[in-house]
Amino acid sequence: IDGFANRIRGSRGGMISAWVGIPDPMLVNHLAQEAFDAVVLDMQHGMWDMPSAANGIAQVRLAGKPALARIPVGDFASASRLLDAGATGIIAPMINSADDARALVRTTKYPPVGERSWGPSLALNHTGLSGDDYLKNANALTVAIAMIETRAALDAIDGILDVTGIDGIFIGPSDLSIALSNGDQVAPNAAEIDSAMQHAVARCRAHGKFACAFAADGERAGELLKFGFDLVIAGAETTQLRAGARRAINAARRI
Ligand code: 3PY
Ligand code: MG
Repeated sequence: IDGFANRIRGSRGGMISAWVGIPDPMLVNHLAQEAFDAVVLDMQHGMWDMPSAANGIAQVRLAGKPALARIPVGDFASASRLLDAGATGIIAPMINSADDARALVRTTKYPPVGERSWGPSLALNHTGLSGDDYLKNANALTVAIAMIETRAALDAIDGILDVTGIDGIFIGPSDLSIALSNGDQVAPNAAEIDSAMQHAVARCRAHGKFACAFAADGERAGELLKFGFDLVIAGAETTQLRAGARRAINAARRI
């Protein structure tokens, strides 16, 4: 689990993460049994609160996988609390400037990189590290990920990637498509989004940082892996649950 940060920093494609909004620790434990490389707990549009997220993180780790958490917009204080609870990475939505990126780093990295405050309670239990060893290694063992999902963020991508302590980016194709169409449409699979995504992957390569992205299903996730993304989502748990239910009903009706 604690090698994940090094693996994604050195990875060139191929990682797939689960994505969960329903705030149930047992649900994420079940999903983590599948061949996912990580599980994301979505606190922006999903319904996790801090206690349920701490329990969810524990259940993901119990299943032998790293847990990442997406915080609500601008909720950087929650970022360090989630790391304290044992999250391996923080995904921060709507990072639109180098200043936004620095605000994320401030609460997710210990000095001298940032100003993360001390209190890793559950993270010490999960990692088995002493306080001293956790302090020395936490910046390397965890990842701070900036979501790129607006026109401003695309324009500022080099400045964001230049911020020390930002480990990688995560493209939100739905918000990006709303932004690029001036509010006209949600079209995460549009050609314009494909080129923005390929551009973002190239900029990450140039800066030696990793690139992640959301895909609504496995087929789209496969396309994004071909673009060179280091980690992709292959649909949210609600989509996977309902697709599985639909498949079972259709199979039964065919007999
Ligand atoms: C987006 O597509 O905007 C996201 O934030 C992914 O969930
Ligand atoms: Mg979004």
